[in-house]
Amino acid sequence: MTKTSGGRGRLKRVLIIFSVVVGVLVAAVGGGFAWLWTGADVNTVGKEPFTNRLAVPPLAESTVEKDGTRVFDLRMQAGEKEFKSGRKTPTWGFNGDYLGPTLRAERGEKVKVRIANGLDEASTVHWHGMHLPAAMDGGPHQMVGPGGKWAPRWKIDQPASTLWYHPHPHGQTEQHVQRGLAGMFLLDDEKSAALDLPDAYGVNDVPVIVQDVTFDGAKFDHGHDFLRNTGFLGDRTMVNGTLNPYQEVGDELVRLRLLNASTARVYDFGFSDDRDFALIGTDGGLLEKPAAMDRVQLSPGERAEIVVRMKPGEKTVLRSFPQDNYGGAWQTRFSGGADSFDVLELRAKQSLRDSPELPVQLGELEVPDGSESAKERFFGLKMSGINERPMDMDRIDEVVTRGTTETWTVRNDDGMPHNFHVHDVQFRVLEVNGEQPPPELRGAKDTVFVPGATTVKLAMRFDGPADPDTPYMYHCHLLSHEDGGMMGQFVVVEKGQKAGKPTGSGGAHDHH
Ligand SMILES: [Cu+2]
Repeated sequence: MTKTSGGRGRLKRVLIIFSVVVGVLVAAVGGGFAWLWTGADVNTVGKEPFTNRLAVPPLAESTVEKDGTRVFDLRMQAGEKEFKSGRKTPTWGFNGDYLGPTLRAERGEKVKVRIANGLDEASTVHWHGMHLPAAMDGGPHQMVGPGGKWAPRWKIDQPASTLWYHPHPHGQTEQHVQRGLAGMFLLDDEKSAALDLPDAYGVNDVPVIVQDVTFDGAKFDHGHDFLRNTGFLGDRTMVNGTLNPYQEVGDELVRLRLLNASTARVYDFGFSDDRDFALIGTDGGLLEKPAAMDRVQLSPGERAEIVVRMKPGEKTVLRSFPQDNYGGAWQTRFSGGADSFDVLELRAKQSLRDSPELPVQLGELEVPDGSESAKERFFGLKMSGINERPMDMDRIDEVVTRGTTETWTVRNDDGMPHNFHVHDVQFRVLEVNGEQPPPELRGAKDTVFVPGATTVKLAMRFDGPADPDTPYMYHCHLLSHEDGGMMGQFVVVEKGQKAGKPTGSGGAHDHH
């Protein structure tokens, strides 16, 4: 009896201890979850003292060869920059300590860029949004070794637009871009030059390269936080490498060329007072007509040109607002969708120069409408790979016939945000989930946001030269996803021609 009652007592004690342990665990998990959840959003609204004048990347110098080729020089180099005064951050840059100069060329011009790699690692320089031969594209097959050189050349054959350049070494793109390798490449053409648009570079036509960043003392902290499978999400933003930036405005109308050069973060740009602005251009150039908007969403790699009207003496802040289209509360929270940032303050002078009204008609879209599509392809986006296949440098995934139009359907069932970028072409977004796309997706695009549970349908035309041995890339532009294998390769061939074998795979090849 004593034994039994003693056994019961012990059982009771065990049960009590067990339930206490379970209770503590539940509380810990719940508390931990609540802590993670509430700690997951970042908000810098109202917390940015706009104390630093916005740096404007210099226009790259160039020379013109006898045959008319415009020649630029870009050198990748290591350095350090004082983002915060007195604190030297180790950085990489083109021709300088961080980011690179703005290259500028006209439609019809031949260009050559002499790349020198002054780093102790191999890298590449990719011309994002540029229509050019595959061997000049600067993808992972055009590696430039440490101390190496590469001089791609091509003819500009596309409308005026805001493009950019950045490294594309397979598996290391996130790191190389985060350290500071990125710059703008602006294209001009006769039609756009004839339009009454603000076009004084750095004055009323301002490059706005937005990156999110986290500092650990003087150094960058590029760590991915727990549960952030989107990639790196910084705790503040900078523009053109300037923290807490302001831009003085001396004209009634100011044009901002917005580039999301962040590695994983999606922004929904608008202004602190919710004022309207005119969207005039997307990735691949000017829209047909300006569109009045109060928000424009940009995922990594995307661009938008907007024109904002200012009144004398007033201030407004370019802000990124919370977003609700990430495909679920969890993903919204942990992929940065709940975050807000004060990005750039615009300060109007007491007296402003008059600006002409915006033209009613802007550009002509040169992207196909899908009616002549010769082929349809499907791309399923998953973290583990596109169409269930992780990137393989030696495998050609798709073979495209030169001179044809295709329709590409891209679907994200992955439960986390992705986007989709195609090299060499600009495309038209025909549909988003079966419906007409919003205004910011109605122009020429080379990158499109594809959040969870979303299908986009794209039409593109492949006009470039055939090269069965040198692939172009298509990939998620959330850079850690791309590095992790969310990338595939296509070649453009003549009708009836077969794909060859990729050359220059990996390694540090020099192309002189
Ligand atoms: Cu992705």
